[in-house]
Amino acid sequence: MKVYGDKISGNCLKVKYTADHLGLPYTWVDVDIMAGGAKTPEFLSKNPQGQVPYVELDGGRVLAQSNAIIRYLAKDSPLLPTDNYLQAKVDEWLFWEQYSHEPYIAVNRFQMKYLGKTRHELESWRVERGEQALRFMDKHLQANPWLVESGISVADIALLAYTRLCHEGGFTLDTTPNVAGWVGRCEKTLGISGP
Ligand SMILES: N[C@@H](CCC(=O)N[C@@H](CS)C(=O)NCC(=O)O)C(=O)O
Repeated sequence: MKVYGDKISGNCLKVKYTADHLGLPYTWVDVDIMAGGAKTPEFLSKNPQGQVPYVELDGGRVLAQSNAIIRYLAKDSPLLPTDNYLQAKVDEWLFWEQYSHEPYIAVNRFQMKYLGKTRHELESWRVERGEQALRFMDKHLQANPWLVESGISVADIALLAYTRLCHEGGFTLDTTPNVAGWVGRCEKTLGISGP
């Protein structure tokens, strides 16, 4: 498998975390998104969505969209429950991440860390929605060690990628201790350290 990605991107790191944890062999192909690497004619001819992550699977099939990729990779592994209802609960978090978490936590991180904005220059509504997302997770994690009751799953990996870096977008986990504890649990289980 070839994974096209940029390690500054949490969406790409989701794929790395999943493949590494499952011991799936892959070649990482660096795409420098800040230099327009996902918009070159060569890359667009592979993935017309013009974004990473993007994977070429063994056998020639291709897949885009981080959460679709990690869900695919996790099939028949402990990261994806077999029970239909629990699988749907994983999907519930994957969709929630893309609509109610990533557009706030990841976008604010991008604006601060890569576009050089200060916290005061961020859109206040986007900050509020990000804080709301962290509070929502905190409430759930108060009574649950993992997002889905079967154990650590790709739902945790999808949410972990940007939550663990949320301080780079001006957020803090000081007021959401259950999220902070869950980040530590995920990192320990997945063997993730450093930035
Ligand atoms: N919904 C997509 C979002 C992918 C995405 O936003 N990729 C960004 C990096 S995080 C990208 O490729 N940006 C480069 C560009 O748009 O030129 C996913 O989850 O994979």
